[in-house]
Amino acid sequence: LSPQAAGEPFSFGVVRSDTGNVLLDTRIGGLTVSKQFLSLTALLASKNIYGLGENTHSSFRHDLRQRTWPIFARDQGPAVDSGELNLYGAHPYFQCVENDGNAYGLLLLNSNAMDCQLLDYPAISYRTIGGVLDFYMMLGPEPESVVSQYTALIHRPVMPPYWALGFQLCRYGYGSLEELQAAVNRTRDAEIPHDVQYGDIDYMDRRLDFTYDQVNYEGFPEYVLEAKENGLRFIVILDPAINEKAASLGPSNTMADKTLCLAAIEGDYKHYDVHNLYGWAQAEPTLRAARRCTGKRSLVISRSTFPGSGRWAGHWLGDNRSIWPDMRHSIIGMLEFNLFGIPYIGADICGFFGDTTEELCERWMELGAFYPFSRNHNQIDAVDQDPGLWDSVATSSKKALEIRYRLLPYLYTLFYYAHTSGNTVVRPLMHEFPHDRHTLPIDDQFLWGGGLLISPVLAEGLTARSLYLPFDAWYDYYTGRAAERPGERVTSPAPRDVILLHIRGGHILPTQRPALNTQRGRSQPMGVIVAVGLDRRATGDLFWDDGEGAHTIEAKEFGLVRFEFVQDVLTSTIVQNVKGSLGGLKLRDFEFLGVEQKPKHVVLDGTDLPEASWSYDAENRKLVVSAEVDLNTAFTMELGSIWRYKVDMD
Ligand SMILES: *[C@@H]1O[C@H](CO)[C@@H](O)[C@H](O)[C@H]1NC(C)=O
Ligand SMILES: CC(=O)N[C@H]1CO[C@H](CO)[C@@H](O)[C@@H]1O
Repeated sequence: LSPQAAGEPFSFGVVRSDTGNVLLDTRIGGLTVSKQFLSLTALLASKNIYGLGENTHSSFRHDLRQRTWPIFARDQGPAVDSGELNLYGAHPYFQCVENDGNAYGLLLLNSNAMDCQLLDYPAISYRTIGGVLDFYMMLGPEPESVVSQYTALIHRPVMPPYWALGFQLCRYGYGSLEELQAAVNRTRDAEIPHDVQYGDIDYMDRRLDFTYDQVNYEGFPEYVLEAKENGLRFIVILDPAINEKAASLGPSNTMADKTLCLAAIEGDYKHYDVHNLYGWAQAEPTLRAARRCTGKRSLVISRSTFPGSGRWAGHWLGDNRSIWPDMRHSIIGMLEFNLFGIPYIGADICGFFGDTTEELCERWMELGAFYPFSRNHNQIDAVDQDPGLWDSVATSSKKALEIRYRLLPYLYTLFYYAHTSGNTVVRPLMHEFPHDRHTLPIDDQFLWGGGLLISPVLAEGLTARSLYLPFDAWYDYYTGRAAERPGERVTSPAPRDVILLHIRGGHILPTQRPALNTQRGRSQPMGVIVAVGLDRRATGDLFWDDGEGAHTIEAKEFGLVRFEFVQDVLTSTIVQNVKGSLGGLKLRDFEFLGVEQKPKHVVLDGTDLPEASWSYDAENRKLVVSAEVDLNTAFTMELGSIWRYKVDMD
């Protein structure tokens, strides 16, 4: 690699053989390899660059105007207006979407502190202060395959327990068990779904791990057990921090800030080389310990992450502020962490630092209902912000979270595919429509998988927003009505209590009637939303297991059902039903979107259903059927002639 040894500038490149696109070209110069300074600059295939972290980016697609992004894990809150700061984790990884819609990813596997400079050529320039230049390239060519290949390399993401997909409530500084209970009660009294309550570090005795404050939190263990009976779970936050005194005990005093001195020796390593791996190294033993003491799948969320952390942990985006831009930027962070193989991701709903406002909290609860990790969290000196505090926020939160809970079987199935195939859960539009250039910069809308588009209102005072619907069939979630001008940007009304949602044609989403928590919800009747595609077809899957076993997927103790709709027939296929995983559940709610005309009959497994069990909404072309089918038996539902003209479907 040494340029001096070769006697001429050394360079290399990568060319995609079928298209001839140059993906990487280091002839631009700047290769340096020495013990504490390595640099490399490479031209890239296009200006569509996503990823690198952890930083707060003001756009998902990078702004290439000579931006330098530092990568060095640090307890630093995200704030886009403070410039290019290094935050909690280290992800020297990006994805580039070529001008023809193909995509590739590039990882520099190096744990030292570094800078990545993006240049308008387009090019990237790396400067790291140690390690080696160890690159891995993922060639896609679909953007979604790049993530799948990347997670095959760094490990597939962990499967979260079912309850971890429920709504979670936290604040630092309840101050007493009574105040914590008051927040839980407000949430319950407003009938807002709620699965997890937290104790933050003020539950502890003098902030010591594994203790609790026996004065202010007297009766805490008993309360946790009692709440559990009603299906509410608890997470206690641990802070395995290094106190300032220990941090200053290095061989010299190198400006150590909430960390060890970089010259400190840890076993065989210098802190200098392994600093960025601290959070990553804590995640596996923490999950192992949690599994050992609960005997269940359990959940770890870590603020500091590195490539591969997703194998054990989820992440939250850190200590943001209760302001509109921070809500807006949380979507970018969430999309980035899906590229990084950490799909269990969310930001602190209603904002961490500072006082929220009623409107901000209402809109943020609506958006947060669609974070994979949906948690309202608050700082010690800020006003209360649990959703039951204001009538408006309570009503909108209940509405949005009930939609989330209705769609949890779909979300859980997406996590199954993330865990087994490395797919994203929250997905940028450009992953589904890489050939539609309008989708490349979009970061104020996002998808759940390929089938649900979420378009939140992100600014104060607005009751409508502009959104882009790529060319395809899209149905309004609330009415079932097909969007009239797909392929165009449209403005839709979005009153304070509404988050805009569209279901994409071609998809079948499994559903379940919502309840106040997932423990109660998991036995509720299930259903499907069949969103008919432009080709009159739709497909979708349901993954189901006990929701909390540590190894159900590896042990194949789960059920998998495939739904398919072709022309006018819906069928289900039981792909797998081991140990009766699907037993006891009933499918009752069938919703068909994009049904051209009222069917003459609806036939379930050869039997005509009475007309009272179904209804057709001609204005919105929506058909709703109530019937009862055991989830663990295959069925056929035929809708007699819903099309005005026939097409040959072969
Ligand atoms: C919360 O509700 C429970 C049960 O209804 C009640 O016993 C308790 O006193 C309430 N606590 C507070 C602080 O409101
Ligand atoms: C503006 C800003 O810094 N927003 C941040 C707050 O929300 C998450 C962190 O919780 C970040 O991703 C955002 O960028």
